[in-house]
Amino acid sequence: MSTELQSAEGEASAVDLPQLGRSLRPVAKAPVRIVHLGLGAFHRSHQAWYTYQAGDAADWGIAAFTGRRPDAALALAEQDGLYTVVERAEGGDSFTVVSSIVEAVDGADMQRLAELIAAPATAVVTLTITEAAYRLGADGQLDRTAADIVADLALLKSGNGTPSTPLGRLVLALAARRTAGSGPLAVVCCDNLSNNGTVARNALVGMAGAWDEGVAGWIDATVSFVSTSVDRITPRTTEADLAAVEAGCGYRDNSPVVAEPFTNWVLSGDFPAGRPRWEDAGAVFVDDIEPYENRKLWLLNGAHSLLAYAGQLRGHSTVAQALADPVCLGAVEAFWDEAEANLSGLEGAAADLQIPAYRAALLTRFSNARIAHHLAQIAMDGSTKLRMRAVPVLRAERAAGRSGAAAALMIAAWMDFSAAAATVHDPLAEEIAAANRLGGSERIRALLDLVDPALAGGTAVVHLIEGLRGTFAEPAVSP
Ligand code: CS2
Repeated sequence: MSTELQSAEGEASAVDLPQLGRSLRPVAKAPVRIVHLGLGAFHRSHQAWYTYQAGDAADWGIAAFTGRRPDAALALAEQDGLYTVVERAEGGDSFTVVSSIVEAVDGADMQRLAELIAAPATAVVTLTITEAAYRLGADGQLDRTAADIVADLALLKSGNGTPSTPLGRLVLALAARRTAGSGPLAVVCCDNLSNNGTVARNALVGMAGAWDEGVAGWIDATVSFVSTSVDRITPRTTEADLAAVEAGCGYRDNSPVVAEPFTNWVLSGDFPAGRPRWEDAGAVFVDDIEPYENRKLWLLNGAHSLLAYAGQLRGHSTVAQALADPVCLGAVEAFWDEAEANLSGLEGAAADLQIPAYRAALLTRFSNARIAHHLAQIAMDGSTKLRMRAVPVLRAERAAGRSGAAAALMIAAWMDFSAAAATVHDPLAEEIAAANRLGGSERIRALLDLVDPALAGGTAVVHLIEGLRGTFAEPAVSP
């Protein structure tokens, strides 16, 4: 492989660079004891990074499976699982080669997944399958009517073929563990959902129960569902990032990942078959995770979604650009005030949450202009994300007798954006398009119904949101 580098004299010269791999960086492979579903940039900058930093990393290898496409597994397998984490600070980049992923597998390889989950050595299953993949209905249970869930259930019942959803695949693999008698393990949900351990349990037990009650009962009784709050801003890797690794490290890496220096992992739950010493890398184990989850979901992710919709309506493309716009910043600060009022009300943990410092740190993290975190990436799957990011604050504000206007503004911005955007990436894209064909309050009500049917059932919040339309731009749909 060759690339153009600038020589010391300033002349371009073709230089052959070696490809990153274990032959270039000899590292022993740890045995697989963790199976991951959702091999993407975030898994590599977060859970795989923590596992690599753990004192007992030599005992804990990860087999990571992709989601829909095999690409990420193919690219990583070509370099024997090794990849570079580029820690991108305001002042410059630093590079670490991470070796905790010892096997990268196409998610459609059901046989390998079942084999590994059934293996007695496997102790932990981590998940980053996206918020939307849990197919949560408005009642907090698995939506068994979702088209891909219906298709996978038919397939599980027929006993033929490979499920296409991560839930279907994991249920089938857990059934293999039950048959093998390999005993309990921990499923660790690392998606941005409140109470994500319970969400994962409901989704997997719900899916299994619609197929085989025996498997559902076994999962419910045997699998430990660990809740976590995960945090590390990790934008999508670009060609320029590949070039930065070449220039900084002198090798070619086709799967580097760029992340901010900040990282955080809070976990709550049991690991019946053991776990790596993630605390060596700074992970924190707590009894009550809810305050930490809410702090992160409301303050960080909530601000992200607000910036994603408001920022794009105002012509910005990255988080740093949107935050530099006083109109967007003002909306974020107002939303944070509402969120903070309800976070501080939580019993017990309020003192530990250090909200003012957390807010100040977020402003610094979001302003890191060297991290090009694209608003379009954050804007995806809004109907699911708003349920965790805007709705709880809106509800808490209204329960306290206040309007919740700043949280409602996030929802209004999503509605305006959904009408103005050329494409809306969302599991409910069709329903959103149908709602946008309606006019006036009916449109607002139909869109709100996709996020929170109870709020859409009354008139107060519908009117509140209606009054906030067009705050960041003229709405594309006239009343
Ligand atoms: C973002 C998150 O895309 C999104 O919805 O809000 O991915 C966010 O960057 C991470 O949760 C940061 O830890």
